[in-house]
Amino acid sequence: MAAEPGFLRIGELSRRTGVAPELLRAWERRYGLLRPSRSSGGFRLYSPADEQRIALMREHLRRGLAAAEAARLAVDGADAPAAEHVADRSVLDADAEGLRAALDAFDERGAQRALDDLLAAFTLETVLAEVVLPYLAELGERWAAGDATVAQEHFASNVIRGRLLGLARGWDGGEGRRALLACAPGEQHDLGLIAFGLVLARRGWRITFVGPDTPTESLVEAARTVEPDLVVVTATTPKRLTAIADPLRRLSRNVEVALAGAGATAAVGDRIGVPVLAADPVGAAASLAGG
Ligand code: B12
Repeated sequence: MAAEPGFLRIGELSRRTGVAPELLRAWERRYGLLRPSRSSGGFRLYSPADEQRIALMREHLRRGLAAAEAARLAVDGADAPAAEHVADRSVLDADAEGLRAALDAFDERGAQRALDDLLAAFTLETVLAEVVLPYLAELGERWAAGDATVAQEHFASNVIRGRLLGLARGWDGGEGRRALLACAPGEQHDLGLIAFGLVLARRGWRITFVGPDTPTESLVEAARTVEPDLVVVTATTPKRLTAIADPLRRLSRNVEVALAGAGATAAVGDRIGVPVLAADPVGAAASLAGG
């Protein structure tokens, strides 16, 4: 029997959130995280608000909170008109400034605190799209203009990378679609790819991340092993992608392949015969996962 529009049965809810039905029932029983209504046939029906609380719960668990605390915050967060709307732009800007100042001063603990504050008040997508990615772009401009040293740039990108990979823990769990994410051979810039993977994972995808400078034969081998639904290859220069055009084209016969990053121009995509994702990693992941 189909659920009422907008409402889901437990199996469908499990598929969409990547959380096993048994665990969903445990969260419902122990913490009141889910508040199903009943169909006329007596089945539990879950609402979009339930789905949102599960997403928050997973986010808090990923940040390392105990399950009871994660559930409490998820219930509060979803009942209140979303922390994000209450906390205004000035809070976001102040935290972003705190992050920038701490990173410039090589203050790792200060930077982690600023990230804690941001992640407590805003969704991960907002923190990535509004703070972390713009900060990295600005850092590059400052570095190119001689206003930030190489050491500051390395320090900042390492702190951010470490934190993002911490948030990524367990991102290959669940039963959703799987993305295999790699940088082209010679490519070290993987922060956009990690941000993309985090947003996809929040939306139920499973992520296999192989990261920087991946030899193409090895990527093809990995694809054979994990059988992804999508392979994404990134590069900052077109040359790094055109250099592997043939193997990418061959790979795309067996699995969906997409290109991304500043090197993934429309011309490169046409030449290889595969799609190019939108420039914004957060938006690209959100639209791939259905908005
Ligand atoms: C951090 C950083 C590094 C770190 C990377 C650490 C890491 N693990 O990623 C390190 C120190 C390794 C590094 C090295 C180098 N870097 Co660097 N780096 C940066 C910096 C400051 C941030 C990069 C970043 O993560 N940005 C965040 C991402 C999301 O933004 P983006 O790279 O602009 O990408 C945009 C899109 O392409 C897209 N995107 C990117 N990835 C993905 C993934 C997906 C899936 C999607 C959908 C979209 C997407 O999203 C962004 C737009 O919103 C940038 C400055 C900048 N403007 O970004 C320079 C920058 C990218 N680096 C640059 C350079 C020149 C280098 C070096 C050559 C420096 C050197 N002389 O050694 C080396 C090259 C290393 C290599 N072989 O790849 C140039 C690149 C110029 C170019 N087009 O070639 C930049 C732009 C700096 C500058 N202003 O000149 N770098």
